[in-house]
Amino acid sequence: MRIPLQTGGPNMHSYYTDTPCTWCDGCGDYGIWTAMKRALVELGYHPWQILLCYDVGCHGNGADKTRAYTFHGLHGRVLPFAAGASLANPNVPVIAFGGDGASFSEGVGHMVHSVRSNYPMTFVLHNNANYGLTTGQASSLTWQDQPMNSSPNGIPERTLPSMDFIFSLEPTFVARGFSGNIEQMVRIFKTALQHRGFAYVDILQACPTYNHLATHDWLLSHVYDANSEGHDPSNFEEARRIAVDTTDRISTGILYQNEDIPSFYERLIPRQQRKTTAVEEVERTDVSELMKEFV
Ligand SMILES: Cc1ncc(C[n+]2csc(CCOP(=O)(O)OP(=O)(O)O)c2C)c(N)n1
Repeated sequence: MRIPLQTGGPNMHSYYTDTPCTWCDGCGDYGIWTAMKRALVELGYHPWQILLCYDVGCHGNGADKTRAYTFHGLHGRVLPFAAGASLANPNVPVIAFGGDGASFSEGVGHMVHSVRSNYPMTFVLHNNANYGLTTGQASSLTWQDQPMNSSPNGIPERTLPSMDFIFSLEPTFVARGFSGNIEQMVRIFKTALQHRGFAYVDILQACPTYNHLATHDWLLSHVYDANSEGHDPSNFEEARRIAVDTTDRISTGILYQNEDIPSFYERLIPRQQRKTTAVEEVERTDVSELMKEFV
């Protein structure tokens, strides 16, 4: 089916493709996908004005369910690609999506350097606390002792304290949402997309097929909106405290934001005098003579 081009401002249909959704019924990916499209529409972005970068995983299958410039990378490797794209053309907002398996097991090194570099981009963690696409193995964010498909007795390792870990890297933006609260996710995504540097957004995501502990109902009954309870996102120590302490309730909302720290791009001295972007400076070079040497 050909989809007619839109006239005027963007709307939800602007992001529509006729590729069928293959996520399980009740999967949190639906909520995150919807909220991101709504945030982009409310910010006035047309699909051709943004770049959406997906890791490999259930969430990554959103790449062909969203009409936009999308990239679908290798497992655990979406961050370096997205950072490169953002630095090559800082005029295009870049959003990277990754699962907890990709981001805190396989590609955790990239997370460290993305936060400390303060790349100008948004990262959305689809935190379903397991490897969804490969049918429910434990990731480093799966709760300790939680029975999973390939570890029916639970895994021996401790759960990685991801929020404490992120805060130890001195991030400039940290938010947490829940895949069942679209309105809050829209607010978070819009703020993240306008942040100066690396915006880290952790979305607690229901996975009805493989995660039978952190279910939609469990998450719903444990989350609270810290901002509506008066939390001040400029207070680093308090943000870290409420992000890490999930004993009784789980804080959500914009937990921390610091706009005073320049992004990686702003700190690149050779770029500071430039009016053009790196993509505009690419020069076409005829290499046909050179290639003859290798024939
Ligand atoms: C380099 C590499 N390692 C492993 C795999 C196999 N693999 C594909 S998806 C996946 C799990 C994805 O889990 P997660 O990143 O948490 O995303 P989810 O499916 O839960 O959204 C794995 C291990 C792969 N495709 N490439």
